[in-house]
Amino acid sequence: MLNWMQWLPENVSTYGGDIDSIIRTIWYLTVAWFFITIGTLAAFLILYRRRAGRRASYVKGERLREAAWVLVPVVVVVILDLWLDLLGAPVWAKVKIERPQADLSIQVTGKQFNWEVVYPGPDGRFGTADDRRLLDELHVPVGKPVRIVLKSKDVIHSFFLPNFRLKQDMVPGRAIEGWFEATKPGKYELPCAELCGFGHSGMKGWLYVHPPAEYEKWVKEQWPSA
Ligand SMILES: [Cu+2]
Repeated sequence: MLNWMQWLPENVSTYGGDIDSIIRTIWYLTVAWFFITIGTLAAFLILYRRRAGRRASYVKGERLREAAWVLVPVVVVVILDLWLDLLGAPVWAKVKIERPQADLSIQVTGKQFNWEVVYPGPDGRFGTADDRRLLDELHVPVGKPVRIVLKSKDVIHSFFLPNFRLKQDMVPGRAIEGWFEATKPGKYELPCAELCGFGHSGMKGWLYVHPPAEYEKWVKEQWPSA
């Protein structure tokens, strides 16, 4: 069978698979409903087409048997919806609520039209002398949870890591936390996913996921004295 998920960018985050499984379930349900409704419509068009000697009748839909054509699908859709909520709740909790303990925190501030990246440095605190600022690039180690703090200087931007199934709005006046853990080293795209002005389409950065030794080397280069 054709694997439709192939068109999604490669998943390289620990929770990406959970999100993909929700997307897949929603997709199968929607496709099934599409064929059921279009199939029923087509069947009725053929079965009840105009024929000699058959008069059309006006159906008001007042009798329960008639109304059932609407009520039964409504009940089924509501049940499926609740089922999706049930499937989605633990995934939402994993991604947004139960954040794992992270050694590395990175602050990313969106502005028209760049990502300003701040590393707290060896003291682990933002706003101190050993902070390191980068533009449009992030460096993280593979296999370690990374905490991100997202801010905006001007309008709403959206921090989007397609390969990690992570997308989070950055709202002026707020510091929004998130996290991810990479499963594979590489260079991954970081586009802005919220139309934020004339330069929006060019607002792009890169996330570099390094193997442990390579990451240590990068850290030493940034903070040679530490
Ligand atoms: Cu933007």
